[in-house]
Amino acid sequence: KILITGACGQLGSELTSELRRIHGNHQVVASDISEPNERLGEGPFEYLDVTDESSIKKIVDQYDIKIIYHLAALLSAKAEKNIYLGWKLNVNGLLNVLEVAKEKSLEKVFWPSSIAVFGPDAKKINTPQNSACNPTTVYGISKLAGEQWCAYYHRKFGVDVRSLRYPGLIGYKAMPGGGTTDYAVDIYHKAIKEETFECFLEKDTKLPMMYMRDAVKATITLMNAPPDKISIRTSYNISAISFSPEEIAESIKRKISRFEIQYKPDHRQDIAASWPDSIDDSKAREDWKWKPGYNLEKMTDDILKHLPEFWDLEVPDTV
Ligand code: VAH
Repeated sequence: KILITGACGQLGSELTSELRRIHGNHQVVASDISEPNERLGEGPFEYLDVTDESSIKKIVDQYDIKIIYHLAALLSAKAEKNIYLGWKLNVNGLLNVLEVAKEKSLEKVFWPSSIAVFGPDAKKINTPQNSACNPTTVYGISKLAGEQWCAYYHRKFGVDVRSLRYPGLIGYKAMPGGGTTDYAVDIYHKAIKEETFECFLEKDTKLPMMYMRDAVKATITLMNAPPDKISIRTSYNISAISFSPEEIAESIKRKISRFEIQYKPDHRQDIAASWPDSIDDSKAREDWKWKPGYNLEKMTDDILKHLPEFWDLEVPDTV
């Protein structure tokens, strides 16, 4: 069976529904520290605080878990506001999962890293896989440390843990979760509700992004790849799109002509400014044939089409 931690999050909720679609509802145990929302659909749910190793072991034994997708974490903006919890949850939580994977000889573990491991000294355009990583955020520091722990548990104990450095992930099935890139999630909700969108980043701040459907595809493709194809055991760069708030607003205006955006940069501008504009993901393309399916136009079309029905909202007449 499969266990997903952080299943109520933006990625967690979409990965849970896709893995249940593939394997069957009862093969996938969703877990989170928050209450399950009905969008998670049918299937087993457990309350789980990943900072308590014994609780993870209990669920692994109870459901005979063989694979863990460990997604529970504090995202960048939230971790800057609560630096000790950011470290404790993001790193101790991962260590607990790796320790359980080693003790119980689990088949595989997935763990998300992030482009947040890169700092202001990294090449801004097409940041390479082996770039220097000097993150300036707690979130980035925790992800960089986590990558090294994954490589250590693979090298020393043979744990088959695999990881992706996700760019900003944009989906419509969960509300923004405290990420710096989450302006690009919220913007669609405001556009559909025909509210003016206040953007907390400067209009020309380009960031590496990816539609959630591509992120789920990349995750499952990586997890299905034969182990000998995996040449990176810290975490793979992957990329799909790179856009600024101005560019995503333009892609929305082409569909909802009355959509308005205002720019009111806040503390999150400094976080975004420390990250790359775009990422070189050639290793992922070589090793396990990574290829994104959505560009900005296709993502905007798909989200504006599905978001209203998912959240039971009126569709603006211009969509
Ligand atoms: C965040 N969505 O903003 C996450 C992601 C690259 C950004 O790691 O914190």
